[in-house]
Amino acid sequence: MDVQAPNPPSSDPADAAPSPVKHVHGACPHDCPDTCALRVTVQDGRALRVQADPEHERTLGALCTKVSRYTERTYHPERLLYPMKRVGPKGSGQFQRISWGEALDTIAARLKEIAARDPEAILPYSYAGTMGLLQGEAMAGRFFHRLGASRLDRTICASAGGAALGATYGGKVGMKVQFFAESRLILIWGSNPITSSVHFWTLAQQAKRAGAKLWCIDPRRTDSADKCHRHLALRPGTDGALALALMHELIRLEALDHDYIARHVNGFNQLKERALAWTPERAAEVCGVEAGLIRELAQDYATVKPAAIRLNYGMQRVRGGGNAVRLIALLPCLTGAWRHRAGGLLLSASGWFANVRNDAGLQRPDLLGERRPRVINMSTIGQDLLREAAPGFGPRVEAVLVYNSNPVAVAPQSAQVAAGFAREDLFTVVLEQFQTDTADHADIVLPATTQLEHLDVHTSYGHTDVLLNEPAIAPLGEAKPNTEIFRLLAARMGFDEPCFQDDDETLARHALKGVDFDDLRARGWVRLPIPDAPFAEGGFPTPDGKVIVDAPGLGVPDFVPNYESTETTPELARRYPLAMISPPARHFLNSTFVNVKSLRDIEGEPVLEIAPDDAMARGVVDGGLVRVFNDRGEIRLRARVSTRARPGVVNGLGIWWRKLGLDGRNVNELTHQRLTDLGQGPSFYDCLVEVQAA
Ligand SMILES: Nc1nc2c(c(=O)[nH]1)N[C@H]1C(S)=C(S)[C@@H](COP(=O)(O)OP(=O)(O)OC[C@H]3O[C@@H](n4cnc5c(=O)[nH]c(N)nc54)[C@H](O)[C@@H]3O)O[C@H]1N2
Ligand SMILES: Nc1nc2c(c(=O)[nH]1)N[C@H]1C(S)=C(S)[C@@H](COP(=O)(O)OP(=O)(O)OC[C@H]3O[C@@H](n4cnc5c(=O)[nH]c(N)nc54)[C@H](O)[C@@H]3O)O[C@H]1N2
Ligand code: SF4
Ligand SMILES: [Mo]
Repeated sequence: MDVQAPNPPSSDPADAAPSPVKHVHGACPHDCPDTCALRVTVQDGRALRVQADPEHERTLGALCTKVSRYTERTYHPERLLYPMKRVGPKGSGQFQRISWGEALDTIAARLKEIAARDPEAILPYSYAGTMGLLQGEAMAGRFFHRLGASRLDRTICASAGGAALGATYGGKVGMKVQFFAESRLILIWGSNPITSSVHFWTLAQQAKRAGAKLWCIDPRRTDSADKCHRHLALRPGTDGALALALMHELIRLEALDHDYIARHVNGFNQLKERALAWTPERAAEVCGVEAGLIRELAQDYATVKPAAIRLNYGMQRVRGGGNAVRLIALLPCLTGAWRHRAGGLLLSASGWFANVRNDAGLQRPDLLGERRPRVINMSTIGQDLLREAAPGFGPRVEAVLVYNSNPVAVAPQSAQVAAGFAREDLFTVVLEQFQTDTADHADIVLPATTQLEHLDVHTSYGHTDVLLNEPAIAPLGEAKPNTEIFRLLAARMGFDEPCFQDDDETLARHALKGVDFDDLRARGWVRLPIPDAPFAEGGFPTPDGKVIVDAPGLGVPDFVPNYESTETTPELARRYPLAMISPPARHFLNSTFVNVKSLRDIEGEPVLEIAPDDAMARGVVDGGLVRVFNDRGEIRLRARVSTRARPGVVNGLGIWWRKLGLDGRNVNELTHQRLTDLGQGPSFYDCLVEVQAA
C-alpha cells in the first residue's frame, strides 16, 4: 500500500518564530452518547492537542482516553492520503496510488453503466463512523436519492430500542442526563458506562457520593458493575422477564402511582394481568438469578425516590430486545418516577432533535421523485450481497459505496459478509481514513478527512445540546471530506441540480431549524430548550400525550426468549451450551481505534472471558488459546478465566479488526443475521457457542 508521511507544518524555515497557538471549536464525531465539545489547539497548521472544551457543561472538563489521543489518529502514519485502486485479489489489501481524476472517472463510468440497467443494483452502506450531519448523509443522501439507488435501513445499533421507545413514548425521548446526579436510586441497565459513556458515569458517581444506591443489571461483571452497590447478573436476553417480575412486585407492594397511571398511561389493566403471572420465582428461573435479588431490586425501586433508569443499547441486541425495552420503559410510568426531574428513564435523547434537524433539507429525499427504490437492511448485508436477483428482492447488488462504516468487521456473521465483499463481480468503493478490513475488499479506496480537517454539525443521543465542529487543520495529503467526494462524484455523473453545488458552509447553515448558526459558531454549542422534568405532567409525544401499553399492531409487550437458548433450541444448546455476548472493549470504539497502537496495546489481544467452572470443565486455562465455535464458524481468542463472566455465558470483547485478530477473524464470525422483534435490528448477543482449549 502506498502511504507517505502527513503534511509538514505549513511554515517552513527553521529560523522562523512559531506562530501563536489558536483554539478551534470541535465536536467529538464518534458514536457515543456523550457527544463531547472539543477544544483543538493548533499551531503552524498542525493540531497539537485535542482537549475538552472547558465551557461546555456536558463535557465535564474531560474527554475519554480514546479521543484525548485523537491527534495520534489524525497523524497516524497509516492514514489513507491518496486514492488507490486494487491490484491484488479482493481482501488482500494490495493497492496502487491513482489520481483523483482516474478514481472519479472509474467510479462514475461503472455507476453509469449499472444505473443504465437498474440503479437499484447500487447500494450505499454507511453508519456512524462520524455522527456529523454533513459528513454523514448530507451530500451522500442527495447523491443516492438523485441516482435512485437502493435505500439502506440503518439498523445495526439502535433500531430495536428506538422502535420500542417510539411504540411506548412516541419518540426517542427521556430524562435530561445531568439530573441523574440528583437521583437517589439509579438502575444501570444493559450498559457499561465506564466504557461506553464515561460522562454519564461521572454523574452517577456524583449521585453515589450524595448517598444514591446504584444497581447494575448486566450478565457481565463489568468495571461499572463492580462499582455499583448491587449487581444482578441475568442471562442475556432475559430482561423482559425481569421487568415483568418487577411490575409484579410493584403491584404486590402497592407501589403504583394510580393518579399518574390514570392520567398518563393507556391500557394499564392488560399489562397488570400479564405482570401478575410473573412472580419473582418464575423470572428468577428464566433469568438465572436468585428470586430474592429480584425482590430486593423491586423493593428499592418501589421505595427509593427519585429513581432513574439508565438503559442502554447493550440489552436490545437479542431477539426480544424491542419487547424488553417497551417493558422497562413502562416502569417509571407505573411509579410516577417522571414527576421528578431526577426520575424516569434515559435510553436515547435523539428524539428531542427531531424538529431541530433539517434532515430532509440536507438529504433531499425529494430527489427520488416518484421512485421508491427497495430497502436493504444493513444488518443482513452478508446474505444480501450473496443473493441473486429475485422477485421480492430485486436485482443482484452490483456496486456498494461504503463510508463511515466497516461492515466486514462489524456486521453479523462475517464469513458471509466477507464472502459477499469478496465477489469478483461486485464493484466496491470505500471512503475511509484507514485501510480497514472493508477497505481491503475495495476496488477503489478514497481517502477521507478526519474530524480535525472538516466542518460539521452534531446533535447528540445522550444530551440535548447541538455542537459545531470547525476544521482545525487543512486536509492531510489528498484526503477530502465525504461531502466533497459526493459533490465531485455528482458532477462526474452529470447531476446538474443546484443542490450539488452547495458547499459545506451552506450545508452547515441549513442543518438545523430554530438554532441561530452564528450563535452556534460563536460558542461552539447551543442548548435546546427542553423542560427539566419533561413528563412530570405527562405530555409524551404520542397522539394523545399518553404512554402506550397496547401498541397498534404490536399488542401488549411480553417476554420474548432468545432465538438461541436452552428453552427455544434445546438440541442446539446441547451442542453449544454457552451464550456469547460481545460488548465493546473500553479502548476501542466499535472497530475504530483498533489500529491506534497505544490503545491496542492497552487491550492486548482479543479475549474471551469465561467463568472458572466453565473453564475447568473444558480444560481451559487463563491465558491459553481457545477455539470458540458454532455452526457458523470458529475463531481463536485468548482465554481470560474470570468471574467477569457468569456461569454459562462467555464474553468476547469487540470489535477487533479481523486482520489484527489472532487468526484473521473476529467475534462476528459467530453471530447470526436474524433480526430483533422490533426495528429489524441485529441480535449480536443472542448467540450460542462452545469453547475448547486450542
Ligand atoms: N469505549 C467505547 N465506547 C462506546 C462504544 C465502544 O465500542 N467503545 N460503542 C458506542 C456505541 S456504537 C454504542 S451503541 C454505545 C453502546 O452503549 P451500551 O449499550 O452502554 O454498550 P455497552 O457498554 O456495550 O454496554 C452494554 C452492556 O450490556 C451488557 N449486556 C449484553 N447483553 C445483555 C442483556 O441481554 N441484558 C442486559 N441487561 N445487559 C446485556 C453487556 O455485558 C455490556 O456490559 O456505546 C458507545 N460507546
Ligand atoms: N459483535 C458485535 N458487533 C457489533 C457490535 C457489538 O457490540 N458486538 N456493536 C454494533 C454497533 S452498536 C454499532 S454502532 C456498529 C458500528 O459499526 P460502524 O458504524 O461500522 O463503526 P466503526 O467500526 O467504528 O467504523 C466506522 C468507520 O468509519 C470511518 N470513518 C470515521 N469518520 C469518517 C469520515 O468522516 N469519513 C469516512 N469516509 N469514514 C469515516 C472510521 O475510520 C471507521 O473505520 O457495530 C455493531 N457491531
Ligand atoms: S468518544 Fe464519547 S466520551 Fe470520548 S470524547 Fe467522544 S463523546 Fe466524549
Ligand atoms: Mo452503536
